[in-house]
Amino acid sequence: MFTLFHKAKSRSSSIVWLFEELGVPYETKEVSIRSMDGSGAIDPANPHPHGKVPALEHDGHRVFEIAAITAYLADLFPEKGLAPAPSDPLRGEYLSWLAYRPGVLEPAMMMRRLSVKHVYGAMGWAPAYEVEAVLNQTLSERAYLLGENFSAADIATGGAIDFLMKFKLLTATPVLKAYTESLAARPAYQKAMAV
Ligand SMILES: N[C@@H](CCC(=O)N[C@@H](CS)C(=O)NCC(=O)O)C(=O)O
Repeated sequence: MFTLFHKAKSRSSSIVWLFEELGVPYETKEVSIRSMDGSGAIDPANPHPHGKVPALEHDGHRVFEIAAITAYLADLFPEKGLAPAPSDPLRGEYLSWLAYRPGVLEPAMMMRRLSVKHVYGAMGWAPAYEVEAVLNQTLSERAYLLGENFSAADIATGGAIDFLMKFKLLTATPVLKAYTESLAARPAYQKAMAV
């Protein structure tokens, strides 16, 4: 059984969306988290080492971090076609876009919001304007991050593009708007946003 530790309208919504795309049974446990305004507290029931969401429990084992949970679940159900198999030539690009969300996209956008100067060579990610250029270039050439087929990378990194644009951390260009609109039109996305 899968138990997702969740908070409505947070990063854990990406994993609800993934479960809905996979169409497999899961349960959600709503937990409290610390908020930006200082309210809220870590829920002792949450197995995440920092009390964050999402966290997943599967048969007594925990998985945390969106990229890891996404890779884990998509690989468990290869028949659903959301992750290229290890032997597939697209596997490398798929894993790269999964890692891009926490490793490049989110830090770059948060640093810009916090007015932290980017120092080439010192940061493990590119500056926000460069990340925006890469995303716009990539998604002007293809419908999804991997090409013409939707994959779990569009849930992890595409989902982040969607929420970063909503919070005005990422510039809403026509290319990124068209991409996130195509994600939002998916029934699984709509179901997830209501949970
Ligand atoms: N790097 C984590 C980020 C998770 C995260 O920061 N989630 C937020 C909710 S959107 C949270 O739990 N915040 C509470 C806190 O920072 O303590 C991931 O990708 O899973």
